This record gives sequence, C-alpha cells and structure tokens, in this order.
Amino acid sequence: MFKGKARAYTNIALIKYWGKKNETLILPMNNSLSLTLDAFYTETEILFSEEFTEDRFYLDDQLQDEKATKKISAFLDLARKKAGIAYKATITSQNFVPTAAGLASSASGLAALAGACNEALHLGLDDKELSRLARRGSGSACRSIFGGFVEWEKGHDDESSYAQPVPSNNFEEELAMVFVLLNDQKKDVSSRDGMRRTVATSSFYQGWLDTVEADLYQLKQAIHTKDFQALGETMERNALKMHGTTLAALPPFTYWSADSLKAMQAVRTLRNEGIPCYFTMDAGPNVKVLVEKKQEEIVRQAFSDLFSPQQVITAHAGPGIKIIE
Ligand code: 2P0
Repeated sequence: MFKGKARAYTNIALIKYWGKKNETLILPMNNSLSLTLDAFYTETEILFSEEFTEDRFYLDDQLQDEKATKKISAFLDLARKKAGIAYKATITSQNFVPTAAGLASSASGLAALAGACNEALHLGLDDKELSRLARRGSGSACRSIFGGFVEWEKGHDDESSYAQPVPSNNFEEELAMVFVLLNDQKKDVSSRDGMRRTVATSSFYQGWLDTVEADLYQLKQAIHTKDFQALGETMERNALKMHGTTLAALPPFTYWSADSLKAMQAVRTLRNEGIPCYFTMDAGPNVKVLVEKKQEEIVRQAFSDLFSPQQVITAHAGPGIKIIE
C-alpha cells in the first residue's frame, strides 16, 4: 500500500493559455503567465493498493462517474508507468472553494494529484519534473506547482514544456485579486472543447498567435519594473483578445454573461474615478479584478454593492504545492 497527500492552490493566467499544438502531450500554442492565489485550493490524497480492482475517485465526498474517473485513470497510468507498478488507486479530493462558485479548478486539482502521486509512489520528481507531469493532466495545472508569478514555457516536446517561477522582487505581495462570482446556470463550453474549437475554426485565432508574445514580453517588463498600470493594462487586453477569438469560432460562443459585462463596465467606472484596477476572465462568466492591496477594500465594496457580498472574494498571492503529512 502506498499513500500520499498534497495541497495545490489555484492560479489565474494574466497571459492566457489558449490552444494546444499537441492534444495528447498537452503542449500549448503559446507561453502563458499566471499568479498563484491563496484563497482557493485542492487537497488530494491517494492510496495505491494491490487489493483494489479499479480506480475510484471521490471529489468533495462524492464518488465520481465513469467519465471523470477515466480522465484521472489516464493520468494515473503515467505515474504508474514511472513507478513500474500496476496497482489501482482510491483518490479522495477536496476542493476548498465556495460551493457553486463555478471555480472548481482543474489547475489546483491536477497539480495536487501529481504531487500526491509523487509522494505516494516515491517518484522523487523535482518541481520542474512535477510541473511536466501535472501538465499531462491539465495544462494550467503545470503552473500551480509554484507560488507567485509563474510562466509556462510552451516548449516543443514533453521534455521542454513546463512552468517555472518568474523573478518578481516580491511584486506579487503588493497585489490582490478580487473574484466576482457570477455563476449563471448556462450550459458551459469546457475550456478544453472551447480552445479546440477556436484553434480549429476561428479566423481571429491567428491574430491571437501573432500578438501574444508581445503581450507576454510587456507583462514581464511590468513585473520587472513593478509597474502596476502596465501590468493591469496588458493583462486586461490579453484577456479581451482571448475572448474575442471565441466569437469567430464555428459555431461561435462566448463565456460572457450579462453580469460579466456589468462587472467589466464597473471596473472601467472605478478607473475613471481614479482607482486603478483591471479585469480578466477565463472559461466562464466570473470576473477577476486585479488591484493593489492598498485599494482592494474599495474594489471589494464596490462589487459587494453592485452584486452581493457573498459573490465577492478577495485573494492574494499564494504558495506552491505542499506535501501534507
Ligand atoms: C488559462 N484556461 O491560461 C486558460 C485561460 C482557461 C482560459 O488553462 O485542456 O483546464 O486541461 O489543458 O488547463 C483552462 O484550461 O485545459 C485554462 P486543459 P485547462 O488559465
């Protein structure tokens, strides 16, 4: 019997990962850069035993269906191959996010699972190797191995595609990200399907590829010089550009809801009133607002008034993966 447990925090991309050039290895089309956050995380325990006859995956105390378990089993096969064992496993995973927030994150989930496997099977992977393994589960998971600002180098094969911390002189300690939770009941296009459809069909996708490296360069410059305005402006326009590509996909789709637009407009209004803050969005309607810590309370209050206090959660920079004894 082999056992391991790990905790990984979620991350939000400031420069987005949007599109794969290799679906099996999960190699991305472009580098991405994220901030790991402290407010949302996943704890995962794994138990491998020769007595188990199948993989079982419990998420928040619920036994998961065949489809969800299959994705986990495929990932475990990679870890089992590295360890040279065939034992089946029981995985018990807890998401520490507010219920129904629409934030259930594959980034923290697959990173925690990779860390738990490393521990349980004594794989001895260092953080870079762990990042490569986590990537095979879910692209964004490779960034949750590390804390603070993290860049995923796209690479060109399994070996060369992994994340690493970005030198920041502790700039992340000055920042807050205010989550505005706008989960509507609309049926989602998963990020996996959404990016696949966009790469395959969107006439705007080439525009994304042509400019994302310049965005990344400018964002790294902003981190280097601790220029909050440049950081925010670059992040916001990169997110808008990513979401723009979905509008030209076939069939077209969008992750925005009416409330997302309302939140984006509120960010612009705050800026006009002299509060520097900037938004980003991912594969869902929630809006995340980047602000300096010294002004986070003004932003939290503004969105609590516009929506409700329960829909607003402030996060700060979070740490890398942790093994739990
Ligand atoms: C990101 N997203 O950079 C981008 C921005 C969503 C929008 O990474 O297919 O769950 O498992 O590699 O990592 C979400 O995609 O996708 C994501 P897979 P993943 O955060």
